[in-house]
Amino acid sequence: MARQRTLAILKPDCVRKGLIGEVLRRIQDAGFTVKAMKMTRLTKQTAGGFYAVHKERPFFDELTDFMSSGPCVPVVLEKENAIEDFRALIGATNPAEAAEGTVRKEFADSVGENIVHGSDSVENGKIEAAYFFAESELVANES
Ligand code: DAT
Ligand code: MG
Repeated sequence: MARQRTLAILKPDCVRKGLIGEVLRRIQDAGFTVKAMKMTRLTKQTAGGFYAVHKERPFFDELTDFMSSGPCVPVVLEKENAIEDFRALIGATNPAEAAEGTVRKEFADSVGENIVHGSDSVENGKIEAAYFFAESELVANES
């Protein structure tokens, strides 16, 4: 299995709850390498751009309000099979349905405020990483 990259976001609830360190610890313990990271604050508009695929969904307004409600921490991660393995680490979208021991099961309050984002495909991971990071910021971290 080839090394892959995924784009994670430690969402505003993760930051508000003081869980940046805890979640990054779990991510690194699971074997992911941090390739790029920053703290930023999305606007309702930039949150909408990131989640454009969901713009017709009934929860879109709530989602973009939440994602722009405070700072978040986008992180580019690398590992073998990163896309699938990261989604396994974080658990199902709805924390009530997430497996025991997953990040969302342990820390998320609701389906809307679920602590962390993970890309759902290699292609989307590239698009999502480019939403937050210039190519130079990723290349600078090559190791
Ligand atoms: P995931 O984040 O697991 O990839 P998704 O792509 O289906 O899930 O949805 C993106 C985000 O939208 C999700 O993390 C939280 C929000 N969301 C999804 N379904 C929702 C719902 N039924 N009610 C409220 N928010 C929802
Ligand atoms: Mg998704």
